[in-house]
Amino acid sequence: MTKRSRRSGPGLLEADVHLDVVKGFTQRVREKAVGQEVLTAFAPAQQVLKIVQAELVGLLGGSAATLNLKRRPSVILLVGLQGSGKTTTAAKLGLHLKKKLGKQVLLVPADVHRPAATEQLRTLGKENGLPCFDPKGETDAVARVKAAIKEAKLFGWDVAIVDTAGRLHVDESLMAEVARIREVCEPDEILFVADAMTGQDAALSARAFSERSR
Ligand SMILES: Nc1nc2c(ncn2[C@@H]2O[C@H](COP(=O)(O)OP(=O)(O)OP(=O)(O)O)[C@@H](O)[C@H]2O)c(=O)[nH]1
Ligand SMILES: [Mg+2]
Repeated sequence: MTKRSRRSGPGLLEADVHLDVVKGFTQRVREKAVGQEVLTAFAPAQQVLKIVQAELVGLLGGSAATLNLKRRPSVILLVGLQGSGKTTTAAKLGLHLKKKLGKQVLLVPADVHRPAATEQLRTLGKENGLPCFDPKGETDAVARVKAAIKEAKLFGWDVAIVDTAGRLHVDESLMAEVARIREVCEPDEILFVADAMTGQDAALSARAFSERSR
């Protein structure tokens, strides 16, 4: 997910890409560009740009992955660090699935740690015509999710999007909580939401979340 641009100096975007990735990238571009026959239809600079673009796309994963939404309800669990954009993504994704795929989406607020977190998701849901499951008086995140999935099954919702509290992968009790949430909702997809400017630390953090969510 992209957001906010963090600048390390006037007009300078911070570069935080692993050196091995950069080296491999430049090597592949060089191999493809050097010695290539110059097509008359293109200027040499255009040909180089085309190679660079193809390599960048390949570096970012090549083909687009689709969400597994075969079950009813399909459950999407959003996890990540504080302030990375999980709650906003829950609403954006919900709206996307509703508009593009005609899915009936239930938003599930499971952040019981930050005051007004549920209110934030409910407001975003209301603005986008997405209902929010909020069992009054239930303050335990795991119990809230359990109840939401029960409700989604009972009333035939297509997709339940579970918005969890932000946490650091070194916070043992919060990581144990997210593992319990995963157990009770058996997600079809677990999405790690990261700020696009996180840099190399995103890989470490995503791996730690992945290990606790298996
Ligand atoms: N520019 C921009 N801002 C975003 C984007 N996504 C979220 N934000 C903003 O970033 C801030 C944090 O977003 P949230 O969706 O509340 O993040 P969160 O991960 O749910 O935060 P916690 O629940 O506190 O961990 C809010 O001010 C959002 O409006 C985005 O894609 N672009
Ligand atoms: Mg949130």
